[in-house]
Amino acid sequence: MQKDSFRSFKAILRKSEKIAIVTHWSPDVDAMGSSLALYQFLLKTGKKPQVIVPNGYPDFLDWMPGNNKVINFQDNEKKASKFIAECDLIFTLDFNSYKRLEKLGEELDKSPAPKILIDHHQEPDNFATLHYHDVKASSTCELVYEFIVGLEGKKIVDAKIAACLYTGIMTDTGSFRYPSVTDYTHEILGELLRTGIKPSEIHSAVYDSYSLDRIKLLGFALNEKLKVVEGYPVAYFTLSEKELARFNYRKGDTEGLVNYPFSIKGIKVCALFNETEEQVKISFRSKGKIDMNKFARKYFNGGGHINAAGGRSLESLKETENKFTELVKTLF
Ligand SMILES: [Mn+2]
Repeated sequence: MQKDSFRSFKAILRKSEKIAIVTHWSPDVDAMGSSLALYQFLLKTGKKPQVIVPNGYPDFLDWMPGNNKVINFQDNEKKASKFIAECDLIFTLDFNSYKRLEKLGEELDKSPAPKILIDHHQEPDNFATLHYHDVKASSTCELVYEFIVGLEGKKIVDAKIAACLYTGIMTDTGSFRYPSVTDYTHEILGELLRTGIKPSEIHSAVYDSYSLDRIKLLGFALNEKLKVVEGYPVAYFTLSEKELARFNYRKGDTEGLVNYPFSIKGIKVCALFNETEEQVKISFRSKGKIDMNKFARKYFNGGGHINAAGGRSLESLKETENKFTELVKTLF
């Protein structure tokens, strides 16, 4: 854990007007929730903030306040680079390495602006000037809540900020069920609800948003693609490009799929392998102390958290699967 003093955050914010907020490649809900909450907060304090994402994110987040102001680096490289080159300060949210930004990382690397990292992933690289970092936090949204309250007090948290934060905490904790959830998490949730946001509406906006294709893909994956590694508490899916295309796969359609095998009694490690044109994209999940961050870093060009990590492979889907089913045994 590294949390710099609010005195130092205030000093740097006092000097800053144009502020970039950057989050990771394929932004998830915590990434967008934390970025847009911080955006709303900075607007309220009279700054000129700008959220910049490396690429697109699922459209079930389109309702989030401030969503229409986000710059997607892939669609608007010039505008994004210009803002980063000219800004006074950059917030880096929900990631621990520029590698998680792909090409957008080069722009941050070039920028002389000071950087404030707010994140809960393991061992951040050394790029930030100031840190608000805690791996024990349930989500980056939880840390952004603390950060905002530490700067300006609870009163500044309005329904717009609260809706963004609630959504990120909700998804990063698997709807409040992961071991990262504490009484403190629920205290924050209580504070957020007091702003008048409606949790039932947020749950519905995020979870009741499947297309017909997506739910059929889920059914197909569960029925025909789920495998268990013989003799080990490990279950996984592989989905080829062709199979994904059959269900008109769109970004985000396999979000959450990796967790389904945990519903089987005894399963401790889950994985999902999605084949794309260029590579195989991998998600790893585990229960307890089994370290998927290390596993992903060591063998699959990735990383993340102990219980949730990502990776990729340039080998074929079959080769990647074989490599996984052998190596995963070393975890037990
Ligand atoms: Mn997160």
